[in-house]
Amino acid sequence: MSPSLQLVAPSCLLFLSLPLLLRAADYTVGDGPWDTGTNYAAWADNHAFVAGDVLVFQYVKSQHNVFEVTEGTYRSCDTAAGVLKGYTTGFDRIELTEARSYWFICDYPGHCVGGMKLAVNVSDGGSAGRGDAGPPPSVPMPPPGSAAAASPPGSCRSWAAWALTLSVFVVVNYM
Ligand SMILES: [Cu+2]
Repeated sequence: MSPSLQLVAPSCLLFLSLPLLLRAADYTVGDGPWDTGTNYAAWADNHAFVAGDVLVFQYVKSQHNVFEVTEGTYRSCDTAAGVLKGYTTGFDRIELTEARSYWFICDYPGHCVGGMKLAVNVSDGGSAGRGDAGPPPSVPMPPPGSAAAASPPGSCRSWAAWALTLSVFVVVNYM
């Protein structure tokens, strides 16, 4: 295989897998343990969640937990009311089934007030692509509702054709 084809083939594979990447994904919250030392607001800002994504909370279960709460309780950290669900296993996989906002806190004393809280906005995924998994710059995203599978193979064929042309050019001129 020529060097240029070796470069193009992974690009094609990546591009062909983009429709899969655009579907549900698992996210380890904070990219590490669920704890008091992580800026979860910044982490959430750097991700675009779609319905079907899964948040994975990993923590020492004797030290933390995960409560899904209302927005008011997220802000007040007062769990006397507004608790929707509690998770305590130390490895909680929570699917974001709906396009809406979700709020999570740790209910151990002082942890929520100390910043151990997460708010995520979940979109339906049908009309907007992810912000953090952009396609190659030369290839536009398919418009909403179009047959997303229709264009990638053609694009990759043209990539391959381009690579083949370049290879022939190199062989003819330099070998
Ligand atoms: Cu905690």
